[in-house]
Amino acid sequence: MPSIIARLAIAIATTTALTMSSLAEERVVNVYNWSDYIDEAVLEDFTAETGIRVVYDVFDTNELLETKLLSGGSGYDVVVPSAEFLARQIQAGVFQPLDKAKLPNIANMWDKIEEKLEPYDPGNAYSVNYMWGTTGIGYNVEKVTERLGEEAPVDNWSLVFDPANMEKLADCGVHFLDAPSEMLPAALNYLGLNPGSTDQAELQQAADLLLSVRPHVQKFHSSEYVQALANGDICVAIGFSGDVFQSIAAADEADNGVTVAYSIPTQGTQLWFDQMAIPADAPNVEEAYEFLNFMMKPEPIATATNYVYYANGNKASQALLEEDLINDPTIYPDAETEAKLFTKLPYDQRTQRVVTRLWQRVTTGS
Ligand code: N2P
Repeated sequence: MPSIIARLAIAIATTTALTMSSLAEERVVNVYNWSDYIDEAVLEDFTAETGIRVVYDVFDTNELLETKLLSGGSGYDVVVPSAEFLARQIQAGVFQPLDKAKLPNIANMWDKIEEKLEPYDPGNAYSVNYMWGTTGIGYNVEKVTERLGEEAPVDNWSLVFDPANMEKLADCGVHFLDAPSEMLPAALNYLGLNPGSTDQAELQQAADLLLSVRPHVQKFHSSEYVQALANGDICVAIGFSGDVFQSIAAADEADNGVTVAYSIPTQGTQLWFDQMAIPADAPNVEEAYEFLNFMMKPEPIATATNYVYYANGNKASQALLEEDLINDPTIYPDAETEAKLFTKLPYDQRTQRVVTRLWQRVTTGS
């Protein structure tokens, strides 16, 4: 019979061993992604397959994500900046280069999108595509027709950038994205100027245009419009493609008499790419690789696309997409639509300062 001391020692040893093994087993990945950008079932499947728990946080502007990344120690293992922002974050040393040997599912990716990413992340050395899309106009069909007639320019930037139209829409609510990197290029494009212009006078012209319609903008916000459009609280939003499609689906499902539609303005609009990357100081690097590799399997990313209505950069997933989604040229653009789309490179530091100052003026109206 062991002494009481010996028994106590055994008990302590057993408890310690148990605690240590459960600690060792608890694998976690901290993911920071855009809002309205995943089907939760995908995260559950990932945990079921790998045993890794996902701590999932969301943001709705690149600026918010960038602030966290540049101050360091964000605690995130996987983040999803747009390519334009990723490019300068790579320069700032924010990410670790990807070890492709740990990402065999990269073979499923779509060369067409990888090529488009070359200017931002040469050789796709630091990132893999999550999803991509366009920035366009979401609108309430009935309310806009009521105010601007059957001929309402719903597929033209003049709907939101011509003060005469905006004056008539103001009472039913218009939201603009709180994103200078989206709104200034759109305004420049409408003015017939280069959307990527870094010319101070031209950027000033774009800001002046935005200021001219600002009195009729209810809010600058980059995600509230999804619900607001769906329940009829607003009638127009400059928004991201899939987000507006989610409004369309939500209104449809609610059967609330609201009909929402999405348009890519005839003048053209921005095509953007959101990229998964691993911060240099990520606490759970192996788990981050497993997450990226899982998201590059055809099934999870197809499930996500079918749920959020954004196109993805995974070629193998296309056979698993809903027919009406892959055949919709405003989601997977056809040649004619593609010809109207432009991409944007990051601003240099000096231009970024000008843009930040102009945006401050646009949003505060001062
Ligand atoms: C998802 C928005 C992602 C688009 N809600 C921004 N690039």
